[in-house]
Amino acid sequence: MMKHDFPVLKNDRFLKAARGEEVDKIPVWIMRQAGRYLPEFREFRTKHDFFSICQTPEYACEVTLQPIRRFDLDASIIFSDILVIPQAMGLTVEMRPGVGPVLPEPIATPGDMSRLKKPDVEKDLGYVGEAITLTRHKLEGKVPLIGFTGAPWTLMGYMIQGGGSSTMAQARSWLYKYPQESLELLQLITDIIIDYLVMQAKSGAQALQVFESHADYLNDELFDIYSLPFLKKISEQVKLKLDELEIPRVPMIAFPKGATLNSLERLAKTEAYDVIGIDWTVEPSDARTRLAKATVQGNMDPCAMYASEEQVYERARKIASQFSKKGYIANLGHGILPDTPIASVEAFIRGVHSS
Ligand code: 1CP
Repeated sequence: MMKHDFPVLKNDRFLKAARGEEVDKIPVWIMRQAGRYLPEFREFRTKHDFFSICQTPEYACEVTLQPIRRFDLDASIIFSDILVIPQAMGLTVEMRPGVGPVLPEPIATPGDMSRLKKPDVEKDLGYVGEAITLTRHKLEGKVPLIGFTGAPWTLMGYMIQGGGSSTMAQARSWLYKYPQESLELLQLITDIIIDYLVMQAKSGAQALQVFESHADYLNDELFDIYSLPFLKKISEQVKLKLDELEIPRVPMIAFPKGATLNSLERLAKTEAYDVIGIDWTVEPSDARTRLAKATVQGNMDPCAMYASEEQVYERARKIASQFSKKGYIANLGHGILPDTPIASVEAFIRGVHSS
């Protein structure tokens, strides 16, 4: 295995909080912190298309660093997308301006699963590892670097729907129509994710977040069958494989967006994840009592960023005050929206750090 000689980490608040240790100030980062609300990102995007940024380590590194140069954030997240996995499995993914990701040839029936290949992660997704290694160096130890993946059910949703959807009706229908094949597909994606996350940690990722963005569409019964076992397996296997490779374990974060409180509680009970992300519909007090040992990450409504600067600052302080300097990482309850004012981002971070 390649050995890295990375710069010493100067700000370890995020990693300490993820491990449940007490911190001097509450750490904060923002989901989708590199992206369209930043003028420098929009400028960069006029010159390069979305997936060439993902696939070119120098570009992905540059875009990852943009928010870190501008704001007093406590963590960075590698620039990529969750859809690089379906892409590596052989599906075409296009990023259409104003629309988002489109998969022109989705999987319609279980028969279409034969079109999928199991990628060689080191080869087919090696560019993500290279981007991580380069970014770890270029960060100069300022803040830790988070790697990430989409969770199996969320990726299955895009692969069947062919893009975003307000209902995920076709993907959800699969769960009733083809339960066995659904589990097979989820298992296939899970095995790829495990290798992908291990590769990211090997390359220098200091924490790993699993985005189950489509947990919204699952009731407790479906979550129990089609999301929870796979989330659990991912974290357990990644930890096991890192131990085998004698690579230090990194904190694992699960963000099942829109999951019910029951589902969140069941996930916390597995103790598979160090950190559980919550969206803005979950009350901080419920999260604190029902997610037991896990560090909680979240959860200001991204739309609250459109209030006045003063209000953003006060709201960030109020949410943070419902937690403590132990077991909490501040973030939004979902990705930051493209037209969010820069001043709101500054006010949000100041609010968290002053609480
Ligand atoms: O800064 C960062 O946070 C890192 C970059 C990042 C991350 C973590 C991007 C870049 N995408 C993601 C994860 C991601 N991608 C998720 C999980 C988080 C979430 O729930 O939002 C999801 C669901 C996607 C899929 C995706 N990619 C969507 C949503 C589509 C839908 O309707 O379901 C969209 C719009 C994208 C495009 C995308 N990904 C990232 C950026 C900056 C963009 C905008 C496109 C552009 O710049 O042209």
